[in-house]
Amino acid sequence: MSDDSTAGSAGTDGNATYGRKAFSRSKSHFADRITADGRDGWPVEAGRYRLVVSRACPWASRALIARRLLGLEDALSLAVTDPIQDDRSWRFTLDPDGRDPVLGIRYLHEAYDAREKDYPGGVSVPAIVDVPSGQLVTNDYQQITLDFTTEWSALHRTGAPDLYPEPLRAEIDEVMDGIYRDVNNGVYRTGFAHEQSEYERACHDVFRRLEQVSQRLADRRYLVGETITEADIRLFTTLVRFDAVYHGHFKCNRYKLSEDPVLWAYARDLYQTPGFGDTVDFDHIKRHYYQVHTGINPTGIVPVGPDLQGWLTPHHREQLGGRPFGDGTPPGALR
Ligand SMILES: N[C@@H](CCC(=O)N[C@@H](CS)C(=O)NCC(=O)O)C(=O)O
Repeated sequence: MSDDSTAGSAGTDGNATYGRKAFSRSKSHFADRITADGRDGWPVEAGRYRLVVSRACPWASRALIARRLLGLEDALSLAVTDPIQDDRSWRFTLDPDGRDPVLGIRYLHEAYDAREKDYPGGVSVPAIVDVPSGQLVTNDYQQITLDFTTEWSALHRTGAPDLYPEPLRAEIDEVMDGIYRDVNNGVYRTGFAHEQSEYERACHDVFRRLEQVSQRLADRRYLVGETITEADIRLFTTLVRFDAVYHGHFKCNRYKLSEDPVLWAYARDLYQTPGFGDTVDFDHIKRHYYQVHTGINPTGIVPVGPDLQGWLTPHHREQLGGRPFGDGTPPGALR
C-alpha cells in the first residue's frame, strides 16, 4: 500500500513521494508505448491488452474516459481494482476469488514483477498489461490517453471525437501544462504538504489557476476550440473529485467547486456528457482517499457529504455554443 499509518510520516503515491520533504512526482518508470507501428515491441492490437484502473484515481480516470469516448471498450478490456490498497498495493478483491478473471492475478504488482523482477518502485494505476505474457507494458499516465487518440485510431468507434486535434495541439499542451502543475498535481502538493508555508503556497497555486481557468471558461464551453479535447478530460478528473475529497481531505478549501458558478456549470456539463459521469464512482473516490491516506486522516472516517444531487442539475452551458463531439457522436450507453 502507498500510505503511512501515522499522521505526518512518509509515504508514496505512485512514483510520487510525500512526507518530510515536499511532495514530488517523478517520471513513470515503465514508459513503453503501444503504437500503430509497434516500435517499442507493443503493436496496437484488439483484445491483446488489459487496462487496469482504480475508479478512485484521477490519473486512471483519464484513461477510462478516453476509452469510452473513443469506443475502445471492445478492443481494450478493463480491470477495476479495489479502491483500498493493502500492503501489497492494488488488488482485485472486487472479482470472484479475488483474482482478475483475464490476467488470473490477485495483485497488480504481479504484472509489474512479470515485467521486471524485484522492481523497487511503487505500483500504480493506470497500468496497461499485455494479456498473453502477463507483463506490465506501461504505467505512463501522461502518455496513455494521448496514444489512445493518436495510435489506436484504427480501432476507434465510428463517430469517435478527435480529442487531440493536430492544429490545436500546441494550445492544448500549454493549457494542460498549467492545469497539471497547479491543479491536477497541485491538489496533491497541497494535501501532502508537510509544512505550513509549503501548504499555503500549493493551495494558493491551486486557486490562482482555478480562477484563471474559470475566467477562460466564462464565455467558451470547452478549454480549447469548440469541442471536447484531452484538456477537458484532464481538468474534469480533478474537478469531479474537488468537493468530495480535495476540499476537505486535501485542505483545498478556499471555496468549493460548487461555489464557482462557471467551473461548477462546466463540470456538470461534462459530467452529464456520455463518457464522463458514467465513469465516476464517488464511493470508490471517497473511500480511497479518506481510508488509504491515514497519514492525513488517521481515523479513516469517510465523511457523509457532499450531496451529489447537484451534479445532475441543468447547467445551461449549451447556450455558449460548442459542439461536444465535433463532427462525431456521443458514445453509446455504458455496457
Ligand atoms: N503513475 C503515476 C501517477 C499515477 C498515480 O499516482 N496513481 C496512484 C493512484 S491515484 C497510485 O496508483 N498510487 C499507488 C499507490 O498509492 O501505491 C506516478 O507514478 O506518479
